[in-house]
Amino acid sequence: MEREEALKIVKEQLTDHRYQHTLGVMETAIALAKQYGADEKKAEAAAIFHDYAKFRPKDELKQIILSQKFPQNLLEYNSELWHAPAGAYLVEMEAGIKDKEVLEAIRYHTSGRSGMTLLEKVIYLADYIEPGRHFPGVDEVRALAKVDLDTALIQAVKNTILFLLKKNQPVYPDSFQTYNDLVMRQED
Ligand code: DGI
Ligand code: FE
Ligand code: FE
Repeated sequence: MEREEALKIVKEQLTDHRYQHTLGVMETAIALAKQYGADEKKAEAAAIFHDYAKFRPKDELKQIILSQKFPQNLLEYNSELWHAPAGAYLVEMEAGIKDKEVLEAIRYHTSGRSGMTLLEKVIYLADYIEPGRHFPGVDEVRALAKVDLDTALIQAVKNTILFLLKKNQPVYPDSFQTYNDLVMRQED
């Protein structure tokens, strides 16, 4: 699918603010893909569609997780986590995206997972550091992203977990696994 067509599909699903975020993630993901040798077209597609389901009713997202083979424990945790796996499903069904690597990058863009692919890392990080993001620690991660993908990713995952801990919010186990997996690989 061409970029313009994909953007048109996604624009209808999002608020203006979220669409601007999506454009930022797209530019950042393409740049990271170039830098670290990921497939640029797949990075573009995954970035464009990553928040496709962000504004779907919670009930709809919940039904998708119940009816598809997504981990059911997702439903015990913050509903913010649901748009990623449910989005991968909806993007396949409604936008006709069939590429498994693209769909998985969408699916894991919020929690990450143990054993992330290069494309998944690029999308997670692009989502975190796109130019429209302004929060404590983001500049440090932007600087790290210029140097080393995994180091930047660890910092982003760590910040996300710390942010949740500070708010006394539960942390989805896959987010801890993402962190552990990346850190243990770096020690090798
Ligand atoms: O959709 P975006 O806002 O662009 O970014 P995102 O898909 O990374 O979602 C971020 C939200 O998800 C944010 O409100 C924090 C929440 N989140 C991320 N990881 C976890 C989490 N919430 C819980 N409870 N547990 C997590 O591990
Ligand atoms: Fe998201
Ligand atoms: Fe996003």
